[in-house]
Amino acid sequence: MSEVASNPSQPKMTAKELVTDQEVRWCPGCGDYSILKQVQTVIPELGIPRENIVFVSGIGCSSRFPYYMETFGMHSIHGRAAAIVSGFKATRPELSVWMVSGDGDSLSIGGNHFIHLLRRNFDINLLLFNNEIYGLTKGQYSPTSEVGKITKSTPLALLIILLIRLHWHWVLMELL
Ligand SMILES: Cc1ncc(C[n+]2csc(CCOP(=O)(O)OP(=O)(O)O)c2C)c(N)n1
Ligand code: SF4
Repeated sequence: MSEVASNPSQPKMTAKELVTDQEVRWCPGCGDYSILKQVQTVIPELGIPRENIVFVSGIGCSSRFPYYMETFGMHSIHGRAAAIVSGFKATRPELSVWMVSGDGDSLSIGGNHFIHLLRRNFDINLLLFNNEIYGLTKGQYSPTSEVGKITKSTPLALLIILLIRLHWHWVLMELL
């Protein structure tokens, strides 16, 4: 890891010190709470000084994350966290850079930025909360939703799959 480690004479940061004064506004029972707790537990173990840590998110429920981490951070724009973390790492390689995103944010609207983040292969940490749906906008399908999932944006999903199957059945019958 290229990030600057903390001075061993300094007292170690605790998980509690990473909790902010912001009200956590995810739905009761949302899996995002568990990710937040785990990250706040793990970061002190890395021994990286707080001033060298930055969390950057896009847009979505998952992207509220930087508000809840007592570090540097930025809630940016939809799908563009990839571009911002690339800039941070290119200009300040000593920083511990964390990108927080959702399946919709990174794999759908931010898909083009995301593939270039992978191509550049920066030493960043990516937390991609894959809940297989657009959560914040109340449930449209995402690139990781299962095939045939009925959502507000795919109300006829099962009908279309049925028609495709019928079509192939018909083609095969014609060939035999
Ligand atoms: C440019 C733009 N387009 C669309 C939206 C609406 N929007 C907000 S969040 C979101 C999808 C988020 O889904 P995901 O990344 O899976 O995050 P989740 O909310 O599930 O954590 C969309 C389409 C927006 N805010 N900005
Ligand atoms: S809508 Fe879904 S992802 Fe968003 S806070 Fe509620 S449970 Fe979590």
